[in-house]
Amino acid sequence: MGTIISGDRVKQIAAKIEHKLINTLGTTLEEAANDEIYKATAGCIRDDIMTKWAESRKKSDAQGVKKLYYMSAEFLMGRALSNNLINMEMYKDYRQALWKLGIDFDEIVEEETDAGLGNGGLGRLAACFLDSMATLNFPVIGCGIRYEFGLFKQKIMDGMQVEMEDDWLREGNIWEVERPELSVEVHFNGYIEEHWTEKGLKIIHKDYNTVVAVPYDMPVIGYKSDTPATLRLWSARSKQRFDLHSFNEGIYDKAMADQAFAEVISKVLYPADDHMQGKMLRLKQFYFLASATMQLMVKHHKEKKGDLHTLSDYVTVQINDTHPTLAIPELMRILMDEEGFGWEEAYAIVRKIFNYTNHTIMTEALECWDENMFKLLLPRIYQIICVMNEKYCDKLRIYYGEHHEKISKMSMIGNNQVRMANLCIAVCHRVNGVSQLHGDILKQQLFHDSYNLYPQKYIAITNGITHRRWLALANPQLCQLIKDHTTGDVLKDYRIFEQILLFKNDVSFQHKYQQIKQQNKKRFAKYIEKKQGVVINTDSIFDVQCKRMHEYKRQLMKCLHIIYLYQQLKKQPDYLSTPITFIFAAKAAPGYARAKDIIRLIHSVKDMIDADPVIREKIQVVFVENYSVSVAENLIPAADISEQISTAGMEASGTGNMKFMMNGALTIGTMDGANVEIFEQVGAENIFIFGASVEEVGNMKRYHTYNPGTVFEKNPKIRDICNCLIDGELPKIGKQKYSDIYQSLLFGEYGQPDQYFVLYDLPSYIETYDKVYNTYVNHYDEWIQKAIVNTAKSGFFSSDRTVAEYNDKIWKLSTIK
Ligand code: 26W
Repeated sequence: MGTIISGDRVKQIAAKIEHKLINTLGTTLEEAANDEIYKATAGCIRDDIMTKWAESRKKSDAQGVKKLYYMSAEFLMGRALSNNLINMEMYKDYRQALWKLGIDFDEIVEEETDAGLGNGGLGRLAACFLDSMATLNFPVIGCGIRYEFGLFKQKIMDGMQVEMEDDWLREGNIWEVERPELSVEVHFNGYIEEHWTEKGLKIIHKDYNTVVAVPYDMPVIGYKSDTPATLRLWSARSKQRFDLHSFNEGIYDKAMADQAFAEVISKVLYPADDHMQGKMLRLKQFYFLASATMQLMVKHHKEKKGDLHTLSDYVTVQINDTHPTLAIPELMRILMDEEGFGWEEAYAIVRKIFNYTNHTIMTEALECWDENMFKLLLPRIYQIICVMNEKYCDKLRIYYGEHHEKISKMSMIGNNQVRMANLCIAVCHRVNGVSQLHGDILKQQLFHDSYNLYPQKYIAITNGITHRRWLALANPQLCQLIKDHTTGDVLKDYRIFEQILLFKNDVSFQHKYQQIKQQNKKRFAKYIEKKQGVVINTDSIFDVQCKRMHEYKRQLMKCLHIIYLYQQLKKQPDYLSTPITFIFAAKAAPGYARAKDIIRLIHSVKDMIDADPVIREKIQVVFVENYSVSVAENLIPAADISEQISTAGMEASGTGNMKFMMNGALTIGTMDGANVEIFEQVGAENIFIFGASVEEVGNMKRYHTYNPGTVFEKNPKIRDICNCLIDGELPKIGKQKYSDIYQSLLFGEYGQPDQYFVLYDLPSYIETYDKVYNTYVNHYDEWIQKAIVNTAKSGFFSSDRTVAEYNDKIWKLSTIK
């Protein structure tokens, strides 16, 4: 019976798609190009979503439940079509419907451009959270910026990274709805006048520049949920699209300048994920996001409840890293200057509303703004921060009276800079790290002095990933295998993953599991051949490191390891029996010269191997261009080995590690970030750990006991590897050799050699890799068992668990009924 009904549904969908083609695109199935078919298909499911969305808004308003504002400068959403179909439980029907129309679903999916409005982990986390929150029926609105250009597209030309603009909106964005009626004004520059009236001090902001913030809303469907979340992205417009007056006055230039001032704000995402850039435009972007979001939040509450005194009962705000911090002084401004609240009254509300998630302990990433620039751009916000800081420092003096250096370290303003993290930890109700280890580091190091005063503020909530996208969408076959061997709905309940542990020793299950891996490898091979013309051996081991290019993530160490294998193979061609394909995918920040140089090095190593007819049969290096969410979806399920090799203490959590684990790759990694918790979940026998611990790294740094020169002297293997960087064997790409990298490893910049302990950990990595390889080659049955355990234990890393924990510990939301 089920099939008949489903058959009918498929027919209906097919008819609907044809109808959409004619009605909205003016074309027939025979004439339509793939992008038109994409639009028609997406348009059909969109109709259903819009209905659901509207109903849900009505419900949530009627129930008057507390709402979460999840503020983030980045939302790395990727594609929406397949995800929406899965969550609407229509995936198979749409696939079949297109098939009935003679169309390949997978080709249509490829027509959608990724929404790449993020750099990496932090932006993708925000996207995973929205999916989970919608699935769990939490009332949430994600608030961000509608960058006209997302993260740059990466091309590799002659072994080097070239950046190109990501014009993702060119073909339109079918999922968004413009809401001009909800536009608000955001004011920059100008000066502040204070007037005493009978009602008290009146603040007037004069001579400001106005930018109009226009929201675009996007529904984020949860799985089997009637309460889609909303992603609200703000776009900047000038107040007058065209100023006829200035034109007539002959000051057309000025009119154009005003427009440019405004519209540049939401033009492009800054492609930096580690270094704070004190650029004026970046500050404008963040205030724009903060102000628009806070204004609408207050307005909405006033309309619904009439009284702003109850604001903190009905809203909670999570700020994703410090980027949206200005929402805090902005809410103070609105409550005081516009709503007539006194300082204490306003501050009491603000303190209850905000919470801050830290995503990195690298001091160079902590946001600080030049005080003069800040004052000039945001005069009123600056005043408010000054007052907030005075009161805060007064309080600190009670505890730390004698320790001036502690107080000045904790101050929101110092050294002519305005410090966002200090503002956050001073005001926010909860401050959280993104893995247990990272939480500990925040308490013991970065925010130690604040932790001593407010220990209850500090918590750790381990990151997660949505298993709808990272299993069901990315690896439909594995998802089906799990469904076939479990009871209950794994997509709704991540605890169900563990049920497959029962089949760990089941030969037929193992066989199916392994076949799926093989098919995923073929799928990726097909993709990379089509995209880059690279042919890879699908019988080789796929060893994958995909993540942003950064020294602390140590792609360089992986690269040196490949040089090592090359050298071994040169001496002994049968050193490896089973071939290995090393797959890298990574974007480097355009201004990060060393990161770009490592990309160049990877290509040199690749060329060196490709030029050797014997060795290239054993090892191959592949660099996947333009790493993105959709590349990850294709690549991660194909991996045998997951490289998670950051210097201990530096990767706050990592989330790629979780995606690999879920898809049955075994981790070779350091005891860093969430690797520690993967280790705890799967047990020592199902993960390969190597390298210095956080304590060891800490001690070497503290006591200056690490000298890479000694490693180099004592270990001939390491010496040979390093020398390869400068001896001329590597094919040259560009003008230079790799002596900069060599220098920095052995002698260091500014007297600090090998800051990321690459040479220190390399011997231990090589040794551990041998075990990894040996297990794969000589004990493949054990390998598969380990992989199954990894998948079985990955439920813990579902972002459903993560957001439930945020809710218990921070938000305290009720679900929409
Ligand atoms: C100011 C420039 C800048 C921009 C972005 C500095 C820092 C960032 C982010 C904090 C970088 C980031 O994405 N961090 C990653 O966040 C993930 C989600 O919590 C973690 O899993 C990663 O370990 C962390 O590097």
